[in-house]
Amino acid sequence: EPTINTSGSTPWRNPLRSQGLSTRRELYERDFPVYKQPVEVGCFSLDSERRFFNDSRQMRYYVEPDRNPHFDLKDGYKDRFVKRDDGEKEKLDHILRWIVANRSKLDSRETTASVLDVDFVTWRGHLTKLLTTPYETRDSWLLAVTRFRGTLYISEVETEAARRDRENRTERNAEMMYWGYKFEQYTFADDIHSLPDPSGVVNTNEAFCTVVQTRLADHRLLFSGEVDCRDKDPAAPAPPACYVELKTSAEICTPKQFKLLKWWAQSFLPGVPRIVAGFRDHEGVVVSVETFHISKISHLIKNEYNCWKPTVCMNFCSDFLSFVKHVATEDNPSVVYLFSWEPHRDVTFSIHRDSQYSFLPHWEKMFERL
Ligand code: 0WD
Ligand code: CA
Repeated sequence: EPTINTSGSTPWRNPLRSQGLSTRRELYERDFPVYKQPVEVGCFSLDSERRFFNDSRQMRYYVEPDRNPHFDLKDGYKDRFVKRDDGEKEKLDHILRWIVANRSKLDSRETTASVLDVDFVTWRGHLTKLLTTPYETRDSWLLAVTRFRGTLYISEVETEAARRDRENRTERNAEMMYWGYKFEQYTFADDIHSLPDPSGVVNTNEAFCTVVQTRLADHRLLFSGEVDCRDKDPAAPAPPACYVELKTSAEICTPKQFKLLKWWAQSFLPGVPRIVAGFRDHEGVVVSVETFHISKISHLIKNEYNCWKPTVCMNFCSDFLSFVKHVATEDNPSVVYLFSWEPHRDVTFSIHRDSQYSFLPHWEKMFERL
């Protein structure tokens, strides 16, 4: 007989919440779940026209900046900026291309070659959103899930509010988004022998993405995330340990708690060990640079009042994935289970057949090759 859950071990089995999953923090304050060291199983690149390449041609190399530089982030916004069309929804397409091209790398214990040996396939950014959910008070999310040959594919759907924000972005906001990319250009070089070239064009179509495999509790995960650059020392540890995440921030010295949570979650997931942050003034000039080690970030905020806890983030994510496995049972590429969440509410879901939400491409041949 199910009982009313007060221990928080499986919040979705609570009969009072049988249709939803609670996001209340107290329910997730238990031991840190098993999170296996993420292993890079491959990578891919997207070029200046957003074309997919099954290689590392877009890899960039970190060049340590001066601790007190004078990087003008406004430079080039008007005349040397090619912006990716973010109205174009790519869903999981690039990851699926990578899977098809690298099927043999994903060793399968199964005898039937058409079954992937993972429970979930998604973008790292979607998992970051799940990790931060128990502390999120503003942004809602929608995640579409399809079960195909036993694997659950998770792809984000843009919320109405996010679409409005994107379409009504002010000029100032659009320029501030550029600043992050401009900082990258001051900080990485195209190869180990050259220096950064701030006179070039910033093109946000370009990306280098790592593909990692890991396990959270009993969920086998395969996900991809964009990586900014790597340590240029050839003797540096193997990926993902040699990767560096670049950030900009207005708060001099230590960013606000919630921002640090987002930084931590994004890099912890793929095992990227350090973040290099450029702190800028209101004029968009980076005036100081600081390195943050992921393993130390949660200590930085431990003594602050009502602080976020990594274990709450990871346990919530793990329970959400269990909830998804339990709900999304029909193995059918045209069925979407749409999970939706708004701050201060439970996670709920609805089921859609052959709808606008279907996201696995009709690449029948592609899936024959799986
Ligand atoms: O179409 C969509 N709904 C999504 C597309 C959602 C999430 C990601 N993507 C694409 C991104 O364009 C990017 O190429 O997938 C790739 C990266 O995925 P991710 O690593 O899982 O995404 P995330 O961790 O959220 O972001 C990593 C970086 C960002 O770095 P910062 O320092 O800002 O966190 O990817 C870039 C950005 O540099 N990025 C984007 N660039 C342009 N347009 C976008 C975007 N919408 N989202 C992330
Ligand atoms: Ca970045």
